[in-house]
Amino acid sequence: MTNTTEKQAALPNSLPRPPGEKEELLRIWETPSGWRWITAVNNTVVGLLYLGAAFAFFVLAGLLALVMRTQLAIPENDLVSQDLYNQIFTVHGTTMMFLFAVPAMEALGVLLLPQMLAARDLPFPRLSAFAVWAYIIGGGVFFSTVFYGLAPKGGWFMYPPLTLTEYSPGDNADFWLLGIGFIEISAIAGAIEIIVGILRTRPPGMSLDKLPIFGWSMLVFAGMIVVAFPAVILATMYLEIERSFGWPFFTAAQGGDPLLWQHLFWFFGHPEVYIIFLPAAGLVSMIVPTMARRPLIGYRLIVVALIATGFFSFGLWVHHMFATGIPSLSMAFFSAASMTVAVPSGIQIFSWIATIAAAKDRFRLTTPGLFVLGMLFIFTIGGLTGIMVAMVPFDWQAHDTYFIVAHLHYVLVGGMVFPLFATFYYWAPMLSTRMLSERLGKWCFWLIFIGFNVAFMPMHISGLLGMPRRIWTYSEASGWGPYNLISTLGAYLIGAGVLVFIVDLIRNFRVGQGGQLNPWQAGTLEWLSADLYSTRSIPQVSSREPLWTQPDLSEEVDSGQHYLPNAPTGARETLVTSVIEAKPQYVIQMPGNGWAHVLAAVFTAACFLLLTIKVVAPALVCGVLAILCGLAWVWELDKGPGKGPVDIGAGIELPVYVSGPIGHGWWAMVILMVVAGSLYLSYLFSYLYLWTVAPKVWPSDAGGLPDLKWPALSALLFTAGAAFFAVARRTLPAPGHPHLGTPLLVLLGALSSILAVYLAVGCHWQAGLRPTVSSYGAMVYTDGILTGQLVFTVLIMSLFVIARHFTGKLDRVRCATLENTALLVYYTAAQALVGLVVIHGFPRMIL
Ligand code: HEM
Ligand SMILES: [Cu+2]
Repeated sequence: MTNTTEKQAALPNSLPRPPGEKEELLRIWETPSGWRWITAVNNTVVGLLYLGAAFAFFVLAGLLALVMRTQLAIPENDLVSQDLYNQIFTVHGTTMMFLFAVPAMEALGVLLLPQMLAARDLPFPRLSAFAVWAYIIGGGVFFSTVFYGLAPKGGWFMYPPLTLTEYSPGDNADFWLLGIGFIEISAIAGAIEIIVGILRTRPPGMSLDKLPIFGWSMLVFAGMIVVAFPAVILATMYLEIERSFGWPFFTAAQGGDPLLWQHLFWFFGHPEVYIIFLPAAGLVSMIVPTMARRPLIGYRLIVVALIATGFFSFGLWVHHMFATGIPSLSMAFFSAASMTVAVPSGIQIFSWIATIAAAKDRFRLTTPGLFVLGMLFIFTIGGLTGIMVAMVPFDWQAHDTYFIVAHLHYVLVGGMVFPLFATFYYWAPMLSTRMLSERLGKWCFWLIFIGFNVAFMPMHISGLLGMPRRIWTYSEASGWGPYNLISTLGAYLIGAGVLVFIVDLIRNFRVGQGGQLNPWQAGTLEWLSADLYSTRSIPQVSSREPLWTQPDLSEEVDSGQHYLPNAPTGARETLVTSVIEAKPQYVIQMPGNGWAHVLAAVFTAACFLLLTIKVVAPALVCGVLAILCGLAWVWELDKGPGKGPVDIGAGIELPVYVSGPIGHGWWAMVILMVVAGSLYLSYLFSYLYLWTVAPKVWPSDAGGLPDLKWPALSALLFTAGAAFFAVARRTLPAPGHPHLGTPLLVLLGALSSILAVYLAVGCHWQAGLRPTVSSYGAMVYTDGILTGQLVFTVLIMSLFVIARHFTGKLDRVRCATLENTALLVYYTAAQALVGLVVIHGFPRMIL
């Protein structure tokens, strides 16, 4: 590989470029027309669809908010029944948090990142397409439950015991559990794409310290999703299993504890607020410098603040539980910690203010600029009331009153909705042939801004006057009437503002790349002229605002003078660069449009939904079909070396196939292991937590415990399974010389893992333990489920690898498939061994 100085010397490439290059790119990246566009696999198309769907959910949940506000406008109103009101606030909260806020941010990542990184696409475009379809189908079904009385009523955090079958019979709660579990999975899929994309597909020269702040914020965002979401997935699993099969995770009489739900939920739910806020802050950090026409003040400090926020926010979940009677020392600790997390947010706010104050000429009060200022105002108020509720005595006073409703909307709307509207107005010209209207934009801003404060400011007062949240009506005598009437009027003003935006969108937005180029004179790469293949060539970057410091860049990139001006393999491809310094490493060949991922999403959704209404056999059929579609999809992923090294310009030749830790597939697998690891840690936490709550349901003499020889044998088999795979990798044949050794070892590896799980679980059954009797039994068998899932995946992947072998697609060079399977096997063995030690060791230790 060439070194950097040579590279720079060779750029820009000499002209003219061979004719037809641009036409070929256009052809390769074309989006299918008509109804076939649903097969599109391109982050620009998919990202727009994603964003549109998220915005639609915002509007729908907003309409529900208007219904609630109308109901509360006057005392003793009976527009909606209490039961319906409960459904409405649950669906409003759940939709806003899960179907709007997080997906909107992921959508922006999928849409903006490839352009900001001038990457042809992020590395797993089909994964994002799958995530989007899964989300649209799952979300749509979940939302529609409110129309036929099937919506859950437990509030967006669904606390048991209220959500257990005794108190929430029927399928309502199951819709929440399966719907949300499903959407979390799609969020994780998106997060993997974003992490690998940011770390590996930056343009040459964009070292990590030149990454646009939005990239940093998305990196922290996606990292937090990967760590936090598994906890809630596990919690929803517990609750669904308890509801369907009666395993007592949350029922106190059998050693469960409803607080377990709260711990797991808030371990996710608190970071969730920052998961929503951080990318929004990243967006603001991109808009402010442009409107101030100068680089952001304190870039490095902001990066540190972003990482610190991500890190600290995990320590804070307990502050949602101050009113649950936890020990006061831990309350003091979490109270202090809750306040510290305000510091990094403060750093960012000061940096924006400093940049605005130091603006060249004047800060431009365009619509995006106004929304940023509105955000500063509203979010700061929300932060201040947040510090108030972080104080334990005040929290006891305000807990579950409208003060909290006001606080949470100031934080969420200020921290996320305002930046989002700024984003719409700011980035629309990147995608549209026509800018949004500045005149309508100002109307939109003022209506939303004034409406918001009119709606939510009075809630602080009604809250302090004692109005509890989640009540569907109240008496005249309470004195809350006037405040509620004002709130409701404000809510309608917000609605009017959103309507103005939609009108603006319809009047002025035309999809199609290549509107007015860089209308705000911004400095980052997304403002290069771009098409569906992103930029014509991938630029060599030398600063944080390349368009400000490299005046000829736009023209050079457009005429193909930078990297990869053509399509050397004749298919979709992008450049992979090194993690820190962004040196070119290889060229990925990427998938084109197709049906497999769409069908996989449809069948996965169908499987989950059929399970919800307990139609088991068709659900299983859909599950199998989903797996088959998934296999068809990955079958063509590993395209193999095919072509030798290709020329990407500037005298650099790069391979088109790699395996091992340099490959992007390897990275995705490692992140997936972090997801699994986080899930398992949440499980271990639950195990120990339930033991501290109900030690008496744990074995008190060795009688009920299986003989130690079984777990020992199981451990041996897990280790053997891993060893078989390690050897299998060594026996890979040279290309064109297959032999049966490799598939045989793979099969043995999978089989011994299966036998290992069978022994690990079966021995408890033999010893008489049943999962429905006590939380101890439930925990033991849950370990079996978690490891069993992994082993099931290992089995499917092993069969896949074997099929690859027999079709001549597996050898010493083309080995990424086997490598990824082996990684999963090693992880599975490690998790299983930890599980065996805990499940069989811990009860003996405490005997
Ligand atoms: C912009 C206009 C909005 C209005 C007028 C509005 C109004 C309301 C109202 C009236 C409630 C019910 C309070 C209660 O009865 O306890 C509520 C709850 C809630 N809202 Fe909003 N909201 C808006 C936007 C948002 C946004 C953007 C988010 C999140 C991103 C959000 C998240 C929530 C949550 C999490 C709850 C709690 C639901 C629960 O208690 O289960 N809201 N909202
Ligand atoms: Cu919190």
